[in-house]
Amino acid sequence: MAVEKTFAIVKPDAFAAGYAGRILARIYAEGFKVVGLKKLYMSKVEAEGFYAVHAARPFFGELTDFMSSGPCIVMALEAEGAIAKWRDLMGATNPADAVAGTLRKEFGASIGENATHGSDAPETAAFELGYFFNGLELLG
Ligand code: 3AN
Repeated sequence: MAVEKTFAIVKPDAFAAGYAGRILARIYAEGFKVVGLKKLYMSKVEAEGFYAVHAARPFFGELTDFMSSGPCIVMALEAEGAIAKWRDLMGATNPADAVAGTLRKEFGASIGENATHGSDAPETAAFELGYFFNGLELLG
C-alpha cells in the first residue's frame, strides 16, 4: 500500500470538550505521522467553502454553523493507506452506529457533532489539504 496524506479535523465540539489531546494520542498510537497541525477558528464563509460539495444537502446550514461555532484543529496525517486508515479510526458518521474503540463512538455526540472529520478519497484529500495548508507547512 502506498504512503499517502489525508486531511483531518478535531471538530469544534471535541476541541471545546478538551478531547484534542486524547485524539492526538490515538493518532500517534495508530502510527500516523503528523505532517501538519494548527488550531483555527473558521468563519462561516470558510466553512461553506470547505464543505461546498455538500451545498445542496439539507443540513448544509447547520453543518457550516457548527463548523464555524468555535475553534478546531486541522491536521495533515501521513501513513500507508492514510485515507482509509483514518476513516476506520474515526468510525461511522453517526456516533450511534460507530464501532466501539472508534473516535466518533468515544467522543462524538450526534451525526452533526461527531468529533472528527476525514477526507473520503484522494481527490477530496488533495482539495482539503490545500484548503488549509500550503506546501511549506507540510515539509518534513
Ligand atoms: P463523513 O464526514 O463521515 O464523510 P458525510 O460526508 O456524509 O460524512 O457528511 C459530511 C458531514 O456532514 C459529516 N461530518 C457530518 O458531521 C455532517 N452531517 C452528515 N449528515 C448530517 C445530518 N443529517 N445532520 C447534520 N449533519 C450531518
